Amino acid sequence: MKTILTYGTFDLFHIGHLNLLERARSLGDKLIVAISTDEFNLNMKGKVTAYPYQDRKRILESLCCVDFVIPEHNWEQKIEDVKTHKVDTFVMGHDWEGEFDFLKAHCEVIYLPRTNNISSSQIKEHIRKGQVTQIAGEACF
Ligand code: C2G
Repeated sequence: MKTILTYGTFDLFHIGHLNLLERARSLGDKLIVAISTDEFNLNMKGKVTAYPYQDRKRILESLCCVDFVIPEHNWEQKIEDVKTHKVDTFVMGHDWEGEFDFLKAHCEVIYLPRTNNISSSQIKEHIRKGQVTQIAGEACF
């Protein structure tokens, strides 16, 4: 049983999130996702999500590629999470390339290509401008 772990905010869930989660899940048998809590986002990432933690959690738990969701309370919990859940592989999008290499002492670390042209902040901007064109993420893998 190969366990995969990834982290994120997953606000305004979009195709870039889904691509990442499906690819992460395809690397093993079980995918655990640590979702940033509202407090962590506000206090440490300086952002207020459109969707509260409970809603973001339920959306991800509904996905067939996600097996288990845990809260991300701080930047420091990753090593403990890897040990607690006996994680084999840690996965993040390549915008985080190198940031989590310290985990290589505990598990495999893989950075996957991001999906181009889509992000939660782009969606907010798109709606703020009242644009009627579509915003379609382009798979880049
Ligand atoms: N992602 C992606 N393609 C996009 C947007 C996001 O592959 N177009 C990936 C990111 O690289 C990340 C995951 O989807 O691996 C979640 O992205 P966010 O919700 O933006 O997460 P982030 O705010 O980067 O928080 O401790 C790590 C942090 O919690 C990550």
